Amino acid sequence: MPTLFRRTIMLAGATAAVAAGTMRGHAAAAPKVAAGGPVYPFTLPPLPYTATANEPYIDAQTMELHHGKHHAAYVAHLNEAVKSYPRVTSLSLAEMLARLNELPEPIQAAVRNNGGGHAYHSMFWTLMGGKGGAPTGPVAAAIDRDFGSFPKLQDGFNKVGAKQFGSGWALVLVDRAGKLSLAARPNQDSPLMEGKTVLFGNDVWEHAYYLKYQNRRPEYLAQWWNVLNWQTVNARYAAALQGTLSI
Ligand code: MN3
Repeated sequence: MPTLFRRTIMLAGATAAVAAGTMRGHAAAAPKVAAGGPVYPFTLPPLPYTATANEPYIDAQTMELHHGKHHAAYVAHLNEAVKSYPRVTSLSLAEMLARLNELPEPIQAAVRNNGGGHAYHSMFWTLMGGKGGAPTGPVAAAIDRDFGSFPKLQDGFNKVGAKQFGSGWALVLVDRAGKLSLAARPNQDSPLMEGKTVLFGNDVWEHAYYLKYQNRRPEYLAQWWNVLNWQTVNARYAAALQGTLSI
C-alpha cells in the first residue's frame, strides 16, 4: 500500500478515536518518552547567559531575535493551539510530540511545528554558552566509539547540516544503550515523534545565522562548535542512559 494511503487511514483512525472521547485507542503504539520537561501553560525559558555570551561566533542580535521573537512565537502559538483541549494540555510537551497522531486533527500541524520548535529551542540554548574544544567526560569515549573520532563527528554533522534542504536541524541522536548516530530533520520535526532522543543538535534555519553568515551555512556550522557546552552534552548523555531525558 502506498505510504500516503497508509498515513491517511492511520490519521483517520486516530481522529475517530479522539472524537469518541479517548486517546487510549492508540496508546500502545505511542513511543515512550521520559517523564518531566515542559508542561502547559508553556513559557519561554530565559537564556542561561547574556545575549553576547556566544560572540563572536553567534552575534547578540541573532540571539535576541532567535530567543525573544522566534522561540517566543513557538511558545505562544503552541499555547494557543492546545488551550481548548484539556486532554491535550494534560500531556507533557514530550508526550504531545510522541502521540502527535492521536491528537485532534485540527491541532496536529500546530503542535508538530510549534511544539517541536519549543522542544528544540529549549534544548538549544542550554547547548551553547560553552567554550567548545574537544569533548570531555563520558561522551568523549562514546564519540570515539561511534564516529571514530571527534573530527569525524564534526565532519559528518556539518555535512548533514549543510545538506539539509531548507530549514531544519542537524542532530546527534542517542539511544537507550548510549549509541550515538547522526541525523537531520526538516522544519521543527522532532525525533520525539518517532520515539527517538536527541543528544544535541544545531539549528540550520536561516534565522539562526543569516545576520552574521548570510548564505554561508557551512561556515556557521563550523563556527558553532566553538560555543558548544560539553557539560550540558554530558548531562544530557547521562540522562539519556538513565531514561530521564525528556526533550
Ligand atoms: Mn530556530
